[in-house]
Amino acid sequence: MRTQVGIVGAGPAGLMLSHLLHLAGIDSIVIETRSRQYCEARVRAGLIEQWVINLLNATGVGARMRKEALFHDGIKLSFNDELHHIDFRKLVRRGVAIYGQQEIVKDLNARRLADGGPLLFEAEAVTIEDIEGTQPKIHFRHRGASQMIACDFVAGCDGFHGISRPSIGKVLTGFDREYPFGWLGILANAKPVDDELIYAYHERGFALFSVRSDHVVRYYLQCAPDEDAGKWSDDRIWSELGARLPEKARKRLKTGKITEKGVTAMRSFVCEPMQHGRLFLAGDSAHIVPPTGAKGMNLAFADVCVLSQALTQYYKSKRETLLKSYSATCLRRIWQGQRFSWWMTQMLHRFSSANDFDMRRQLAELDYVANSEAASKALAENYSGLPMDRFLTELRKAAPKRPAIRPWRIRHSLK
Ligand code: RFL
Ligand code: PHB
Repeated sequence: MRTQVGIVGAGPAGLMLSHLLHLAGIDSIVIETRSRQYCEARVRAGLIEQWVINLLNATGVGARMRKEALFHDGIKLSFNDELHHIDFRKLVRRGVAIYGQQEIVKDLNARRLADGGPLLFEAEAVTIEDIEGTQPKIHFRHRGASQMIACDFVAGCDGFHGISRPSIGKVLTGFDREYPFGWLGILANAKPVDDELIYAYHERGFALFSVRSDHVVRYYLQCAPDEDAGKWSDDRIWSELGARLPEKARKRLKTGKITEKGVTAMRSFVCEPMQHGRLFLAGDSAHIVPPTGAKGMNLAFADVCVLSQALTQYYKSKRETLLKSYSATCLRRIWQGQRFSWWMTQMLHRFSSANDFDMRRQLAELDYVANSEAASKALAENYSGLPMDRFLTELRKAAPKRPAIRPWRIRHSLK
C-alpha cells in the first residue's frame, strides 16, 4: 500500500487529521489496533472548547453535535458548601459544549468511511520504520496477513501508550509530574443536579458533576491513584457524592443505575520535540494533562489542525517551513494547557501532604477566582479555549460554501 500520510491511531487526533487532510485533497490511511466498536464505546472526554465546536461545524461533522450536545455558558465552583457561577459568556463571550468523545469518534468514523477511508481496525504488531529517510513505512499485521504502507509522512496519533513516541524515544526529552491521586469516574442513568458542571473542593477530596444528557450523568470522585474501582459499591459512590457536593446540588442528587465505573491516574506529561524526521506526534502520544481542566482532547485537535496546515503547505508548494515549526507551534499552546490543567488540579484537590495553611490558601484562591472579575476572566479564557481563530479563518477560506455557524445562535434557537 502507498499513501501520502500514514496515521497511527484512530482516536480523536488521528481521525480528525485524516478528515482535515481529506478536505485539503491529501490522502491518508489510518491504522488502529482496536475494533471500531471498541473505539466507539470507550467513555472518556466530555467537554469541548468553543473553537472545537466551531471546527466540527466548519468541517461538516457537527450535525449531530448541534442536535445532541449540551451548550453551556460557564461552570460552577463549589467550596464552603456554596456554589459560585463563572459566566464565560459574560466574561469572554465564549461557551463550551458537552459532547462525549465517543460521539465525536462515531461522527468522524462515519464521515471518513463515507469519504472513502481507509480506516484499518484491529491491526496488530504495528511498527514504524525509515522515518529519517524520504519514504517512511508502517508495518503491521491485518486479518492474518503482513502489510506495509509506504508514506511520505507518518502521524503518530496512537495515544500515551502507543508505539510512535517510543520509536523516537532517544531524541526526545520528557517533562512530567505525577499526582498522588486519581479519579473514580462513573456514568449513571440519573437526572442532572445542575445545568452546568460543578467542580467541588471538599476536605474529603475533589468531586466533579458532569453530564451527558438530561437523563445520563457523569461524576468523578478524587481517590487513590491505584484505587480498585471494584471496592466502590454503588451506595458508597452516591453517599460520597452527597458528602462532597454543595447543599444545593446534594438536595437534587438522584441516584440511578451506574452503567460504567473506572479509575484514571492523574499525570502531566510533555515530550519535546514532537517530531523527528518524517514522524510527527499529535495528541496524547506527545502530551497528557490531568482531566481537571478538560484540555486533553481539545489539545489533540489543536495539534492536528497545525499539522494538517503544515502538510497542506508542503503538498501545495513543497515548502517545509510549517512542518519544521510544527513542534514549536504546538508546544506553545500545549504548555498553556499544561499550566492551566496543573493550576485547576492543585487548586481543587486534597493533597495528603497538605497542612491547614495549604488548605486555607486553596480556599483563598477559590474565593479570589469566584469573586474577582480579573481572576474569573482568566479561568474563563483558558477553560473555554485560547483562540485558534487564524486556523478557522483559513479553513473557512478554503471551504467557502460551508456556512460559518455560531454555536450560541444554535443554542438559543434550540431553546
Ligand atoms: P487516544 O484517544 O488515546 O487515541 C489513540 C488511539 O490509538 C490507538 N492505538 C494504536 N493504534 C495503532 N497502533 C498502535 N500501536 C496503537 N496504540 C494505540 C488506540 O487504541 C486509540 O484508539 O488519543 P488522542 O486521539 O490523542 O485523543 C486524546 C484524548 O483521548 C484525551 O486527551 C482525552 O480523553 C482527555 N480527556 C478530556 N479531554 C478533553 O478535551 N475534555 C475532557 O472533558 C476530557 N475529559 C479526558 C477526560 C480523559 C479521561 N481519561 C479517561 C484519561 C476525562 C477522563 C476521565
Ligand atoms: C466529562 O464530562 O467527562 C468531563 C468534564 C470536565 C472535565 C473532565 C471530564 O474537566
